[in-house]
Amino acid sequence: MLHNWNDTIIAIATPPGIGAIGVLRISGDKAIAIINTIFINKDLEAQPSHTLHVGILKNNDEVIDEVVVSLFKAPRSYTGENVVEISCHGSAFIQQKIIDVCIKKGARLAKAGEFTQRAFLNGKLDLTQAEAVADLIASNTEASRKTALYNMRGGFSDVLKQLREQLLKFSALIELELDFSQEDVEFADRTQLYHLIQEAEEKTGGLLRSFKLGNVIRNGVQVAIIGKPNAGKSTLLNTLLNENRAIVSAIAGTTRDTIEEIINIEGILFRLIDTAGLRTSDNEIESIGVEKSFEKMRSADIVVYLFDCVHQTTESIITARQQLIAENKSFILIGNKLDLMNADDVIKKFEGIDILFISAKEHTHVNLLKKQLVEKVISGNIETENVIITNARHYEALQKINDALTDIRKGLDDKIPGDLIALDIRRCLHYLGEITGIITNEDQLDYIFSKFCIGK
Ligand SMILES: Nc1nc2c(ncn2[C@@H]2O[C@H](COP(=O)(O)OP(=O)(O)OP(=O)(O)O)[C@@H](O)[C@H]2O)c(=O)[nH]1
Ligand SMILES: [Mg+2]
Repeated sequence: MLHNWNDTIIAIATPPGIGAIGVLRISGDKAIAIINTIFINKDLEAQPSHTLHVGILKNNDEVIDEVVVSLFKAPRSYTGENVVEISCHGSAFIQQKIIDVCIKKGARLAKAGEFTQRAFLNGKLDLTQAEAVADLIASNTEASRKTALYNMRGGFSDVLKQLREQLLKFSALIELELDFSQEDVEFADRTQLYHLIQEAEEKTGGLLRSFKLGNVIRNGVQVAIIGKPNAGKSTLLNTLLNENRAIVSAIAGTTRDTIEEIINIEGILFRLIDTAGLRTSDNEIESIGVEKSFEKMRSADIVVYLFDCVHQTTESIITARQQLIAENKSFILIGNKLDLMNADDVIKKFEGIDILFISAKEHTHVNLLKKQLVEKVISGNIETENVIITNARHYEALQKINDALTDIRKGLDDKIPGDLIALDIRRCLHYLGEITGIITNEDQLDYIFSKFCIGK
């Protein structure tokens, strides 16, 4: 994609459709001059930055709309260029008309993400912050909003900066030694070097581990509800959703296909999957359904194994539990239909097995199940100021950094020459630069920003 960064660009910043107001954004050298030619009431170029002006926009003699204009003069704007935001009445027709006039006066339509890309190129944001802007716009839960906002404000960048400083310190020590290589001296204290690398490795390791949680925050957690026919799986799905989504009946084998629905518990998205009851069946459709249940169980992040605590034996639960452990799954065992049994009897029957007893039908202890689901995901606290990686691009680069750090540590162990270690250090710094955008190529930037919406 070819860009001309000297163009003045314009786009609608508010979503399509009718609203009370619509906001247009124009950025570039000529932004204020262009609007000044159609804004009647004042000379905008003579006004100070960060001011609002009410007035009329005119195309030749025709009044287009009454608007409020906000002025941001370079470099004190989102893009770092002259920016004007026009709040007009929210008709798509009016907005289009203003855009047409501005194009006639020399602006061009902005490409997706071009405002933020300019902000990045003008040093207003680094790449991780720019990417967090897109995440923030797309955020749909408390947790995704929080992580995106934290990263937009530089949370992740700060950690990377610390990492970079550590590496630079390390590299300075090594390079010094190289300068005196003839003399065969070791300026760089090996223990100190080792310590620095270990610290950096720990930091990247922590960031890498956080990606699992980051992924969950961004894409939701897959929860498969599995169990025998009639255990009450569909009833549980309906209870969690608070609506009659799935058909419930006393006939075993009611659910044939999987049903997926999303719920938000304490700011985390859970993708609940109701499945066909597990049993061997002569019915072809049901058999396909059962096969699908196994697939969902394998791909799920968490398995909720539901059983009827009246009809299922203790032995069968122990077996099911062993199978789940063998599958290496995060799971919760749920004994359903508590309303049909005396609580003491239930506990005695399944003594020694970690089970949560509920009544899906009567909504008993369903809140405890929700709590357990959340705990399974965060097993700690999302509030913590720890940086959480949510972006696959960052994850890949961090993996390469981590590999390089491991190589350095091994190199120190094996006492390889300093110049080889210096190479690995440069490799680390290169990938770090790729994350923050110090080192990039145009295609990569275009790809990243093309995922933004127009007007951002
Ligand atoms: N008493 C009682 N009955 C329940 C409870 N949960 C479900 N049931 C009943 O058990 C029967 C089966 O419920 P479903 O939710 O259809 O069970 P399922 O596990 O989805 O069954 P399949 O789709 O056939 O695999 C229905 O008659 C429900 O009303 C409960 O907590 N208490
Ligand atoms: Mg069902």
